[in-house]
Order: sequence, then C-alpha cells, then structure tokens
Amino acid sequence: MAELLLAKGYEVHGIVRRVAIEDPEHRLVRLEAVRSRIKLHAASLESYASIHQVVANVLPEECYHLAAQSFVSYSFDDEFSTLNANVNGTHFMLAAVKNVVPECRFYFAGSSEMFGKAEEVPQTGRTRFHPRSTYGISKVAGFDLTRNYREAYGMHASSGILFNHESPRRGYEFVTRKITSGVARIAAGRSTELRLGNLDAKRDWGHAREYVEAMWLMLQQDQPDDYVIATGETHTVQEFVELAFAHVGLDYRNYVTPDPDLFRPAEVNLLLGDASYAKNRLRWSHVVAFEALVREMVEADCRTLGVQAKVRSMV
Ligand code: GDR
Repeated sequence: MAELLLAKGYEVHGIVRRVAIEDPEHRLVRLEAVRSRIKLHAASLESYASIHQVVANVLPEECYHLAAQSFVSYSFDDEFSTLNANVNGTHFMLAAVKNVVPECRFYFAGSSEMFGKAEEVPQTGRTRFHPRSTYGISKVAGFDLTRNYREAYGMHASSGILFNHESPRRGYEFVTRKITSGVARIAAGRSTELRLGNLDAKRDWGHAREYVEAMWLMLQQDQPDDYVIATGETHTVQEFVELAFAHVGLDYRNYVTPDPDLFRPAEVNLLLGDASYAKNRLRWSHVVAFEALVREMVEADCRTLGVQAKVRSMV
C-alpha cells in the first residue's frame, strides 16, 4: 500500500508499535522497500490517546486502516485479545479521524472471513455474514462500525471485503507463504518435511499488489461504499501445494505430513468472491492468475535460499 501511494506522489505516514521502532531489523523487515521514504509513528491499537495524537500530528487526507490481529488461527488461541485489538482498534481509528479530521477519507480492511460458513456461492456484497472465528466476528463489527460512522457522521468511510491476497512479502504463518518457504527449504536441502492442516479448504487467492489498487480506488470515488474484491476463482490448499512443489520438480506427497493440531476448531470451507460490483464501479479487475502467483512466491523464496537453478517452468 505504501509503495503504491509513494508512486502516486503521496506523503505516507504509518503507525507501528514502539517496540518495532526500537528493533527495525527484526520487526520492520517487510517494510524494507519503503522504510526510508515513509514516516513511522509509535502508537497502539489498544490506546485511543496514542492514535488521536498521531492523527492530530499528521492531519491525514486519506486513512487506510489495515492494522489488526490478522491471523485467523491465532484468534482461536487468544479470542479476547483478537476482539479487543480489532474491534476497539477500528473504533479508535474511526473516532480519532471523526474528531480531528472528519473530512479525511477512511478505508476499513474487511475480510472474506466475514462470510465464514458462506451462505451462497459466490459471495457478493449482499451475502449474509456468518463468521466462524473471533477474527471474523471482529471484522463484521469493524464493518458495521465503519458503515455506522458513514451514516451517522457523514464520513467518507468505505470497507473493502477483500478475499485472500498474497505476495512474496506474506507472513510465514499464513498457508501460502508457509508452503512456498517450505518448498524452498526442501529444494535447498535444508528440510525434509512440511506439516500442514486442512488441505481441502478452498480459497479465492489474488495478488496483494493488485488488491491495494482497489483500496485506493475506493477512496477516490465521490461517494463512500463497500466492495467485494476477489478473483472469482477458487482453489484448494492442496492445489496450491501441488503447484508449489511441482515448480521445483518435486512431488508433494513425499514431503507433506498432515498435522491434526493445525486444523481449526471451526473452518471456513469455501470462499469464492464475485467482484463484479467493483469491476463496474471502480473499473478494477485482477490480472495475476493463480499459477503465476504461486510461481512468483516459490521463486522469491528459492532465490532467497540460492536455489533458483532448480526452479523449473510450470506446466
Ligand atoms: P485465512 O489464511 O485464514 O484464509 O485468512 P491462512 O493462509 O492462514 O489459511 C488459509 C487456509 O489454509 C488452511 N491451512 C493452513 N493455514 C495455515 N495458516 N497454516 C497451515 O499449516 C495450514 N494448513 C491448512 C487453513 O485451515 C485455511 O483454511 C487470511 C488472512 O490474511 C486474514 O487476515 C484475511 O482476512 C483473510 O485471509 C481474507
């Protein structure tokens, strides 16, 4: 997101926790490409005062609220902190913007996890929410808060209901990066096994670089609104695994070990988004196909470990 905004000539400010500012080598690695060009401020989603202070210092014209405890699996281990951080954090951001710069345009990162046990396929902006984790519940609450600030206070506040979006910068705990980094380690001879949970879950995976364009487009519209952002294609985790291993010439069956501990107490089995509203209104659509996304992520992880020579073209 920061990269896109910088390319468009924006002055970009970001909020991170104080500990991250003190330990940038470990905690801000994924901001490497932009760190010298953005201004980081210490604040916490748990503290209204800290957020208010940053908003008052920066006086933003656009605010992209992406911060959250975003790992669904972890939300089962610590339901309370997920709800606290995600619901209060969103409320604090909205309230600070309303109190300090009410004309600032606001983006809330909604999620396909709000559809959860999806009541129809594909999911659109009219599909009823049925979240299956406190993470999903927190996102439904954030979505409702955002809509309420729009309706009650006339704020230009929009939500994107984004389906899974990935890139080589994805955190290692999420399944796509866990797979591609695992494949690279196995191809490099540093590991012999990849432990995974539910391989049957289906996700609509797109490229994060394209999804941030949609977020920006939402804030350029005259009127605030909510949009589903997705590719309209769904694939199982197993398909991702097969392609990723095939890309380095390996058969996943020799390396993937099922681990019952990695199954979630309540799973979201099938996500498939219909982004036609965004296509019509925002003129947004995705280009990067599933296979290309898998390839880019595997190649990036292989490059890091110096195994690019082994990478074969995908069939
Ligand atoms: P998700 O992403 O929960 O869809 O949320 P994740 O990559 O964690 O899981 C996708 C699917 O893979 C299955 N799975 C595993 N998942 C993980 N993390 N690790 C494993 O070992 C594993 N094995 C199988 C999961 O059960 C699940 O079905 C992401 C996040 O970015 C959210 O913040 C965001 O809102 C949504 O996408 C859209």
